This record gives sequence, C-alpha cells and structure tokens, in this order.
Amino acid sequence: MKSDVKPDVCVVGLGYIGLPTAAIVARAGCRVRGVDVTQSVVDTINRGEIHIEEVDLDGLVQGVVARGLLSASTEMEAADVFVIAVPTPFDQDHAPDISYVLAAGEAVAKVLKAGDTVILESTSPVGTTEQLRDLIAARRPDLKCPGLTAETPDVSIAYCPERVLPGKILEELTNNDRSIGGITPRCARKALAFYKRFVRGTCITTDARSAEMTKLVENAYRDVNIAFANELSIVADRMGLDVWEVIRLANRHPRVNILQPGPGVGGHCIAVDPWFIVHGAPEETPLIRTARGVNDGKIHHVIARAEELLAAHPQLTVACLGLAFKANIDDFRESPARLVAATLARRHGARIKVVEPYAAQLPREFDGTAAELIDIDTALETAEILIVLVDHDQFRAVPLAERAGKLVYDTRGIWLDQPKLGEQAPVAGLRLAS
Ligand code: SAJ
Repeated sequence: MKSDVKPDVCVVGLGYIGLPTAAIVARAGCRVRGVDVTQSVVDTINRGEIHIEEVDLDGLVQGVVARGLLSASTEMEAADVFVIAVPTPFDQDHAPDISYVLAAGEAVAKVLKAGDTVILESTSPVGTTEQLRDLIAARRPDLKCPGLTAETPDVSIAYCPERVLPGKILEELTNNDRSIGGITPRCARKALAFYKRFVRGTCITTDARSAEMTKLVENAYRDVNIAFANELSIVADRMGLDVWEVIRLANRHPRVNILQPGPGVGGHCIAVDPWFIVHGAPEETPLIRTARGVNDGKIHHVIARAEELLAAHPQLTVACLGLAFKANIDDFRESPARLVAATLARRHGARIKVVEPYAAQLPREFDGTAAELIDIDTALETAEILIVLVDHDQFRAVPLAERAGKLVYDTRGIWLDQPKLGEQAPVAGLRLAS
C-alpha cells in the first residue's frame, strides 16, 4: 500500500465503539467493512440504519452506507488496517474474559497479508496485545511478527483504547487525545498514521502494555474518586449532614475537586475495568478493590435508606425517578437505579411507581411485581414519596412548587432547594418538605 493511498479498513465488532469508529473512518474517505457475528446487526447497517442509540450516528451511517464507503458482513475480508472493538467482559470471579478478542484475532489471521496493521481497541488486561500477536504468529508462520523477529516485521500490531463518553461518542472520537501503544515503535508509527486520518486530538505513541494500563487506570481513577464521594455521603447520612453542601464548600478549595455521590456506579466500563487491574496485581490493589466495594455497597445503602422511609410511611405511594445508569441516556444496563427500583418493586409491589422518560416499558425484572411505569406529571400528582435515582434533565426541571409537599430522597442532589423538615430530617440524608 502506498502511503498516499487511503487504506481499506476492517472494523471487527459493530457495537457502541466499533460502529461509530467505522462510520467516522468511512467519512474520512476510507472504504470500510464492518464485521459482526450478529446477522441482524449486519442487515440493519447495510440498510443504512443503526441498532444502537447515539447522538447523530443515524445520519452519519446512512450517509456513508449510501456513498458505498461502509458495508457490513458476518464474513472477514482482506483489508489494510484491522480495528478490533469487541467486548471484554469479566467472569464471576472478576477475571477478564478476552475470548472475543482472541476469536477476532483468529478471524483476522486468516486474511492477514504483509504490510497490514492490526489495532486492538477493546479495553483489555495488560499483555493482551502481545497475546494477540502470539496468536497471529502461531496461525501465520509465513508472516514475520513484531517483537519476534530481528528483521523488519511483515505486519504491525498496536493497542489504542477508546475513551469516549456515551452520548458524545462522535464528538469525542474526533476530538479526544489518543494513546497509541505499539508492540514496537514501528507498530506505533503505523497505527498513528491511521488515527491521524480522522482524529483531531493529539495522538501520543507509547508501548502496547503502557497503553493497555492507561485505559484501565483512567476508569479506575474515576471509580476511586466516585467512591470517595459515595463514602462521604454515607458518613454525612450518619452525622445528619448535607453531603452536597459539604462537597460544594470543600470544592471552593483551589486543589479540591470532589465528584458527585449517587446511588452507585453503573455502566460497563467504570464498574468493570478496575477489576482488570486488581486481577493483574491482587496483592498491590487494596485501594482500587475497596473503592469497588464502596461503590457497590452504596446501592445497598440507598435501598436500606429507602426502606426506612417506606416503613415510616406505609400508606404513601412511592415514585422512583429514573432507571438509566446516568443522566439523559437510554442505557439501563448495569444500572444502580434499576437495581434499587426493582428491589423496591419486588418488596412493595403496586406501591412503587417508576418514572423513566427513556423507557417504553419496565425491564423484565419488574414482571409480576405490580410496579407501574408512569410519567413525571402523574408521579407529581399521585406519589407522596419521590426517590431520585437518576439526574435526568426532565427531573431537574421540576420546580420546587410541584414537589414542596413531598417526602424526597434525592440520591443525586438535583433538588438542593428542597426544604428540610425541622432541624434534621427524620431519616438522615432525606430532604423533606416543610
Ligand atoms: N458517576 C457518579 N458520580 C460522578 C460521576 C459519575 O456517581 O461524579 C456515576 C454515573 O452516574 C454512572 C457511572 O458513574 O453510573 C459512570 O458514568 P461516567 O459518566 O463517569 O462514565 P461512563 O461509564 O459513561 O464512561 C466512562 C468514561 N471514562 C472516564 O470518564 C474516565 C469514558 O471516557 C470511557 O470511554 C468509558 O467509561 C469507557 O468506555 O471506558
């Protein structure tokens, strides 16, 4: 491939990262084939449609498919650059499962040719890119692989993690800085040339293991810092203090920036990736492990607090506000809010109502509970207790006048003007109407 010619690109895995990446690379003028194991995903994309929710992605995919730049298939095909963006879940013992990465590597190895570049983007335990290289070397002894030959290798292999925020994926894919870790510096240079085609942020090259660790560290950093905020919220409950007021004041210090407490940490990144570090160095990670425990424990603290409130007012109807794992998205997977609401629904049945503007119906675990999905207007008219679990804009916008007479348990701190009842709320941590 001459350097001035746009490479043909194959993106393996067409999920939340793979599909937007494929579309952006296609928009940069490369011919892109997306490969996915799910036929319905492939069919949807080939119709110019999308199977995931993401801002502006529908129009982009429609455009690049219509221009013939993006097509999808269940079959691997020869390309110049391969980007692997498949899931890396963990098992019950929190051990990372890289079998999807290795399966993708097997498929890529079959069509690989001299001059190609293979880039892994999936969040991965340290050493995974080298394992991918070893697998390719074993399957294709005809190709000289980086780090295993004294000569110039035939193929380049690198790790480049995504770091985009759901809801801002297209913007962040283009503008965020990237760490690009090569098995060798030459591999990093080859991968860099690819990312320069569509990334406006700064691309910094390093080795593959450092890039793998960087991704894990970013999410563990956030988890540890959210755990600090969640621990403070539990301490404040115990002491009858308003955690939001304490954090607001502490953050006036020029070198203090405490994150926001919530009902726990959700999503498939921040609650997962720290375990990859713990698994790699179990003896050396008491802080990261404890932070995970604190954030998971916050969910149960919220359930216990809600139970106290329900027990104190057995005749009152309860509206749980939100199921999503964070504000203004329709993603309910690994969501603390969903777990809290479903637990209350199982225990209290028809007394529990749920408001979730991003849901058409309640998730399956609510089946048989008699809990009901209602809109925010109905909740404000009919529920006397409001439990805020997600900081959706729709909930933030509820004026004080419409909730002043309610009992409110606000786990997100969105209604700081909610009046307290007397000096101290009867249940610590609750903001009660006067
Ligand atoms: N949360 C809090 N308090 C806070 C901030 C967040 O309780 O102050 C909670 C949220 O409610 C949510 C969870 O944490 O339940 C995670 O939300 P998030 O917005 O912090 O992050 P994600 O999971 O949507 O995306 C993260 C991002 N990583 C970092 O910010 C370090 C994103 O950049 C990564 O690309 C993504 O993980 C990923 O794919 O790894």
